[in-house]
Amino acid sequence: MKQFLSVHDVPDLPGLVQEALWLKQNPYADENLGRHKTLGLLFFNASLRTRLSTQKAAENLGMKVMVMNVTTDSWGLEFEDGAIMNGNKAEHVKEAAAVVGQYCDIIGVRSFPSLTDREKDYQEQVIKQFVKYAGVPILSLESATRHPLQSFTDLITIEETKTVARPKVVLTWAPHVKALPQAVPNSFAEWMNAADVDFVITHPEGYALAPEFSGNARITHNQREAFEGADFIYAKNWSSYETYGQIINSDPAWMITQEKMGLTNQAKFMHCLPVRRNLVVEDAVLDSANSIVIQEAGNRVWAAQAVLKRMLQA
Ligand code: SN0
Repeated sequence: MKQFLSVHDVPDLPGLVQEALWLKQNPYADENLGRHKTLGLLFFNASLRTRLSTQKAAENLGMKVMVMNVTTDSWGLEFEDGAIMNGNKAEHVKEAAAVVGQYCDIIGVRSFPSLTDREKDYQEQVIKQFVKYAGVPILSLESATRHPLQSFTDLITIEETKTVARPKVVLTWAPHVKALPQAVPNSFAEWMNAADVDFVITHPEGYALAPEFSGNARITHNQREAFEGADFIYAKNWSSYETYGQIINSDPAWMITQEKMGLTNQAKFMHCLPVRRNLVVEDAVLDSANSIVIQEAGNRVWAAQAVLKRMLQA
């Protein structure tokens, strides 16, 4: 694999899922593969799971890891072509990416969207400029429109916990106080559409995802109907794509409750985390035996390790 920006970079999805589950059983089988190789992890935004799980995955493969919080620890970066740099941006991404590429064999980048300029966000300006100028393979640690390591993790977690061959998987919007990116739901939809599952999306009016991501999923504004017979409930808030970046509804009736979980086929509850208790989902659901959010977060290591392994082998 030459890069990992989306599911489209994966040539053999079932094979990669099996690889991740195999690595979970054999974490040190490739401990020399990454010898003398360096992974750079650049964060323009906060991280807990992505940062620690990707670092651990790389170390399991014998790699060295350098981590930088770019926004606080480095120079302000300019991304506009032809910019007259007389403001507060000290360095252009053309140099910054190329320089980090001198020190690293693979570079991971996390950068959230502006949520103000839809066209620019959906063009993926930041991560694409790293691809263009770094000169080494790029790994997405969540970009403006996607979070592929999370979605891959979600797929392997569904694969290892499902009780029927082709489970019903429901992505449900949930309320929040902040305008959040569409990256997690976009990416989850993209991966579920590529997998062998019965996939349903439910959200209030005005929260439709970009059609390129929702694809052929069944979409309903009736959350209770969506929950009926579900094997997995995947909750996530996102801001509007249509009325870009806005919160147009924060109806608490969309919170995930035990009562609603009762409509499902004893569904497992999933969330990428961090999750706000009793806003997105009530305590009773998160604290129930059906919540697999911790197992899901644990699997971030094996997803990252399978991807890094393929990138090292490329
Ligand atoms: C991010 C998001 O994309 O929704 C990261 C998820 C992996 N989530 C948040 O920014 C949550 C922030 C909050 O204040 O709850």
